[in-house]
Amino acid sequence: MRRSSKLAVGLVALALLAAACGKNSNSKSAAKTTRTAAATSTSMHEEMMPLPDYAKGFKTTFAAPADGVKVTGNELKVEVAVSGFKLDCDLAGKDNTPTSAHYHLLLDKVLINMYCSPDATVSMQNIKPGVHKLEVAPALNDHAEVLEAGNAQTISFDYEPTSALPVLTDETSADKPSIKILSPKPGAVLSGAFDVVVEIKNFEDNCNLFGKPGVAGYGHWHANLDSMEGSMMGMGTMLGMACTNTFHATTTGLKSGQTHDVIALLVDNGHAPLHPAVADKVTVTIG
Ligand SMILES: [Cu+2]
Repeated sequence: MRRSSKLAVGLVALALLAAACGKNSNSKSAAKTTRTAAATSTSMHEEMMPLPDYAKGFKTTFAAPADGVKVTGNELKVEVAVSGFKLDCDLAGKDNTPTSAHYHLLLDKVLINMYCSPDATVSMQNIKPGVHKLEVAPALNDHAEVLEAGNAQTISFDYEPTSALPVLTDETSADKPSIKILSPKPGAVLSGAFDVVVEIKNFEDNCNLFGKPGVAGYGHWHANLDSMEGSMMGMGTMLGMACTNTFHATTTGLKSGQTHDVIALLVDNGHAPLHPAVADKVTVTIG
C-alpha cells in the first residue's frame, strides 16, 4: 500500500515536471522580461530546462517544523528529510551528478541559502510579523532547483515576535565597496580543502539578511569558479556564499592539472551581484 502511494506521487511529479517543462519552453520570452534584474544573464528557465531525468527522484521535505507553526523567537530551526540523493556541498558550483546535490531554503520565494546538513536555522532578522512561506527544494550542483510539488515542499509560519531584532536599515557611504582575495595567492597549486580569504571594505557582510529585502550597504559575498555570469544571476558556478572573511572550499570534483579562476564577488541580500560588479579573482592550478 505504501509502495503504490509512493509510486503515485512519483508519477504525479513526473507529469507535473513534464507540464512545467512544456510550459516554460513555450514562454521563454515571458520569463526573460520578468527577470529584468538579471537582464545581462540568460533567462533562468532557459538555462534550467530541462532538468536531467535523475532530478525527478530528488526529494526534500520538512521533518520539522509543522506547517503553520507560530514563531515567537528570532530564529526558526528546521529539519529537512532528503531522499534520492546525497547531500554534498563540496560539489556545488561544479558539474552536476546523478547522486549528489544539496537543498535550498526559500523565504517567500526568495533564496535564503544552500545547505548540506539536515538541520538549518532561518533568522527572523528584517522579517515583517505575520504569515510567511518557507520552501525547501533539492538543488543540483549548479543550483538549479527542483521545484515541482513532488520534489519540494512549502510550509507557512506565523512570525509573532515577543522581542523582535532591531531592523537593519540602509547604510550609505561615499566610499565604494570593495573585495580583495588575500588567499589563495595567484598561481597557487591547490589540492583538497582550501580557504578563500577576502578583505571587504565599505560593505556590511550579514548572514541574517540572506534572502531578505535589500538593505543599502548590506549583503554578502559569493565564491565562484571561473565565471560569475550565466544562469541564476551567476550562481550556476557558485561554490558557496559567505558572510565572514573566510569561505571553506575544496578541489573535490576538479581534475589535477586544471587551471581555474577563483572569484569572490559582492552580492545583495537577494544574491544579485552589485552593479557595477565588485569582484576579485585569482587563477590557481589544481594539484
Ligand atoms: Cu548569496
